[in-house]
Amino acid sequence: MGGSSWRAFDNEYVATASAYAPGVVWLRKYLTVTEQQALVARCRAIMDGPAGGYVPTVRGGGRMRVRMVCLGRHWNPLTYRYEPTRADHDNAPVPPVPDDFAALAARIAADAGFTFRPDICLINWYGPEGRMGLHQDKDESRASLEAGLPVVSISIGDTARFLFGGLRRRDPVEPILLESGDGFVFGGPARLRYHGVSRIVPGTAPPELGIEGRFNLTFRQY
Ligand SMILES: O=C(O)CCC(=O)C(=O)O
Repeated sequence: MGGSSWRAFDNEYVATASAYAPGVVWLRKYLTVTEQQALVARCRAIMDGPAGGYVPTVRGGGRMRVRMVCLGRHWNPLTYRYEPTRADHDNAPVPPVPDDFAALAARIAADAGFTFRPDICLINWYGPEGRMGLHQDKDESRASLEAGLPVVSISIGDTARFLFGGLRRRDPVEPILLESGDGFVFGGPARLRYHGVSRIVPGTAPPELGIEGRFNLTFRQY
């Protein structure tokens, strides 16, 4: 993957993005500040509510550098499987994806040229030291992966240095600065591209949001 294999478009992404990166659409500043404020309130309530966010321990014993909560299905970081309860943590049942969250993700996907019905939402909270190693999202059903149903990502708060690689771990990665309100969609031939977050840029959240850190929501259809 070279520097020209994907590109961002300021509000012209829908019509032309696929010509640059099949299956990859970056919808910059997609959400208004008011929409972002509403999402902050919802994500905070979920993160801090019953069966809220926790710092997962992954296979091998390492602790993730995010607080995570899953809706729809729980992604178990020890088995890499989706489950109905949080078997790796407190066995709490997983609440469904709220209808308005699913509708928002489906709208973003549609604007990126995909049709899908998201039934999983992972919410990650990144503090100033937050990050996420390079990985593939490949634990959804075989049918979903084979159909190339997308991952829809929404960023809220501080800017993230998102790393977007290729289909092999050793492929070069492109750093992308995902800002508050951005949508980022990868599906089709890009569905299994490696990605991660190398760092958060503290102090970059819109002041109207009143947060220090970053929420990231990723939606998938199992
Ligand atoms: O925080 C991000 O932008 C990426 C999150 C991610 O890679 C994931 O949830 O699988």
